[in-house]
Amino acid sequence: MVKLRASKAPVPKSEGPGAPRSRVPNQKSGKGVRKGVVVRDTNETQISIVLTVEGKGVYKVSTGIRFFDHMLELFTRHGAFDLELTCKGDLDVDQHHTVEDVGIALGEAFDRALGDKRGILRAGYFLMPMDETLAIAAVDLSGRAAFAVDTKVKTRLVGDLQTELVTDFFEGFARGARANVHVKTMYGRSNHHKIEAIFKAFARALRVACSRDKQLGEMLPSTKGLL
Ligand SMILES: [Mn+2]
Repeated sequence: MVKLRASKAPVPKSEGPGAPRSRVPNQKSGKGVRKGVVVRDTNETQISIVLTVEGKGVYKVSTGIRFFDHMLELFTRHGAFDLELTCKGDLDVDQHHTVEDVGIALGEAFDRALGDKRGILRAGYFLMPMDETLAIAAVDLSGRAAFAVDTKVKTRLVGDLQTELVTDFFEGFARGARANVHVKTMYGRSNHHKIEAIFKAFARALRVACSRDKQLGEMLPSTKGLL
C-alpha cells in the first residue's frame, strides 16, 4: 500500500488526494469528449496520465516494463480510448509498485473522466478469444471497489512482466475507478495469450460500460441516487 503525497503540479484543494472523490469529478456528464487527467507522485512511483474515453485508439505508453506497455497499448486500441501514460517506478526494487500504482491511477483517470456517471451504460462484459485461449471480463462502475482475477498463468514471467502482478493491476484499477472488475481465462495454452486475452476483454467490457445510454439519456443508472 503506497501513501499519497502532494503532487508536484499545483492541485486545487478541492481536487487534492484527500478530497471526497464523488464530489470532485474532473467534469460533469454531457455530450462532450470525456477526459481524465491524473498526476500521482509517491516515493515509489511517479505517474502521469491523460485519458480520453472517446478516443481513436492512440497511445503513448511507457512504464519501463515492455510486456506491460504491450498490454496497456492493446487495452487502449481495443477500448477505442486515447492514452498518454508514463510511469517512472522503483523497478530496482521489483515491478510491484509500478504495476499496482498504474492500475490505481488509470482507474482514477476513468473515474474522473466519467464524472457523475449520468447517462452511461455503467456495466459491460465481453468474451474474447485469442487463438486457442478464451477470456471473459465483466465490469460494473458501481462506486464500489471489488475484483476477481483468474489468469490461469503458471509461469513466473511472461515476457519481462511478473505475472502475479496482473492481479495487482486489476485490484488497483478497481480501487481507483471504484468499480467491480472480474476477469478470467476460461481456457488456453499460451501464457502470453491468456494475459493478452484478459486485457482485450477488459478493454471491450469497459468500453461498453463507459458508453452513453441513448435510452436512459442523462438518467443516473442506479436507483440509489449516487454512483
Ligand atoms: Mn501479444
